[in-house]
Order: sequence, then C-alpha cells, then structure tokens
Amino acid sequence: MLTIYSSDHRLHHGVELKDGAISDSFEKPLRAETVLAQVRATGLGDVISPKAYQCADYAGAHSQRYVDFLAGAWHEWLATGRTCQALPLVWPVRGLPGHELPEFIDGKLGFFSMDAGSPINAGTWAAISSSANSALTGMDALLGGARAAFALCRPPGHHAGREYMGGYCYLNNAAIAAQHCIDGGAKRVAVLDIDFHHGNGTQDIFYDRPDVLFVSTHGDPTVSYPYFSGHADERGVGAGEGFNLNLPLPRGTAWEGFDHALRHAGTAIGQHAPDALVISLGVDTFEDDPISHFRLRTPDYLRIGEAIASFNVPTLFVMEGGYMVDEIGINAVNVLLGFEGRA
Ligand code: OKP
Ligand code: ZN
Repeated sequence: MLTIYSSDHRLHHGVELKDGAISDSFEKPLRAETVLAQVRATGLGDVISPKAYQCADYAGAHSQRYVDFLAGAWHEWLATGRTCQALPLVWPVRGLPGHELPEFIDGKLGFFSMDAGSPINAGTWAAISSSANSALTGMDALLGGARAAFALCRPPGHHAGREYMGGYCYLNNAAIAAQHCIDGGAKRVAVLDIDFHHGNGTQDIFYDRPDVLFVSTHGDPTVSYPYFSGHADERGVGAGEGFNLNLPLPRGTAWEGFDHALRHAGTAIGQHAPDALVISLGVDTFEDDPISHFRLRTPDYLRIGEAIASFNVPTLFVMEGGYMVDEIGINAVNVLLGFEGRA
C-alpha cells in the first residue's frame, strides 16, 4: 500500500492546557516519525510526498473564510507584536449573539475554534496544508484505481468542523479527502472514524448530506472528550437524516465491544454502497494511551484491518490520534497489514 507523508509536519508543535498548566502538547512530531519508521520496517510499500493543491481544494469541506483565517492567522498575531503561540481565550457560547466575525485576531481565534487545543505558530499553516495535501494525494491514488492508500497525516483533522479548529485539529483531512472523491465523480462516500474520540468535525461537515455517510465508534461523550457531540441520537438532519451513525462505547471497552461496533458499522457502510471509504485511523483506543479510555491491544489492530478489508470498498486510511508514542507505529501499521492480509 502506498503511503503519503511530508516532513513539513515537523514545523508544527504546540502547547496545551493540562491540569491547570501549559505544557507540551501530546500531539507531537515524534508521533508521525514512529509511524513512518514502522511503515519502512514492515515494507508496507512506497512512501511518496504529497502533491500541491489549492486552498479551493479545502474549501468544499470548510468555508473559504475559515481557510483564509488559518492561512493568515499567524501573520495577524505577529502584527500585534506577540511572538508566542496564538491560543483562543473567548468563545461565542449559547446566549451570546456571536454571529458577527470580529476584526481583531483574538476575536477571530475564538470565533473559529471549539477549544484551546489548537495553537497556531509560525509553522502551523505549512504543516496543516501538507497534512491535508497528503489526504488529497491519497484520494487521488484511489481515484486512479488503487485499492488502498495511507495518508500519514499530522496534525490530525477529525475535530475540525466546517468553520472551526479544536482538539489538535485545523483542516479536516478525512473530510477534505471525502469531498475530493465526490468532486472527482463519486456518487457516495463513507467515512468510518475509529479514533477514540468522536469525529465531531467530520459529523458537522456532512451532517445535512446524504452522499457522505459518517460512522463513528468512540468513547461515550457523557464522560469523554469532546463531550458535546457523539451521542447515538445524532442521526443527521434534513436530506442527511439517517446518514450519520454514532456508536458510543463505555470507558474500558476492549476488543469484544469494539468488534461488535465495527460489525454494526460494516452493515451500515454496506447499505450505503459507497464508491470509496475513508478511515479516520486513530489508535488512541490502545490500552496504554495516556489520554483515552479503551483497552485495545496490539494484535487487535490486525483484526480491525481485516474487518475493514472485508467491507470490500477502495479505502483511504487517514492518520488521526494515538499518543502512546512507543506503540503508535506498530498499532497503526498493524491495521494496514491486517487490511492487506499480512496478519
Ligand atoms: C484528538 B484526537 C484538553 C483535553 C482534551 C483534546 C484531545 C484531542 C484528541 N487539554 N484534549 O481525537 O486524537
Ligand atoms: Zn483521538
């Protein structure tokens, strides 16, 4: 299987608020490096760099003004005389009118975010655009006839909505790839998100559309980030009703519970009969992940790959979360090896 990877991801490394203090983000460059090392060690296939794309290629999944904000935010921040990382600190929550886009960068940061988990620094735009370009290049491989490809994206994307960043995410790589597939002539696409966290951004982007089915397995939002989406009764709206399937699972879910949900997902994907499948591949479902609460083990990831292969749809894997850096490479590549029947 072809892997698409850009070293430009290293240009982005942020901070996060944890337990009342600011510290290095769990979402760090070493994550992608360990996955790449495992791709090479297992001989998964060729590794290529992403092709170049335009902002217009991101603006089907996102709004043009949001993409413009991301591309210019660092320069607007610098222009105020600050050289530290840019973080939002105020949000248009329920009860505030909140519909008017502020002119000043501090207001824009809040307007275009869901939390303070997506800092912006000098290299952020280069990293996030290369990440999205990896997903687009992978989808182009599928459109060219490949059965599968692996977009080794970093930063991740699935918390980024049509007009907001959050949870380490900026551009929604999986959604951008799914939209590119539709733009390339596909009638129907499915996105299956198996990251521990609910893919609220992908849900947001396709919530009112029947052409892109979104299915997600994740920690029950009653007790897990992102808390404000991911419940089973979120089924889509308008023409999109019935094309959003959330499968929240309790804390401590191990292989049996996860496998059950995966089969449920497979049935829904089969009914949709998509031309292509995008997998939001998070491996923060691992038993030792530092920020998540499932209990999958390393061999389980081979089984996940086998299950996805049995859906029998051209498949683009898009890297999302996974924070146990020592194991993330083995677990992520195990999914791909399982898919290829190399278990
Ligand atoms: C991204 B992905 C804030 C706690 C919440 C955000 C988790 C984002 C996970 N300090 N952390 O889905 O793996
Ligand atoms: Zn996650």
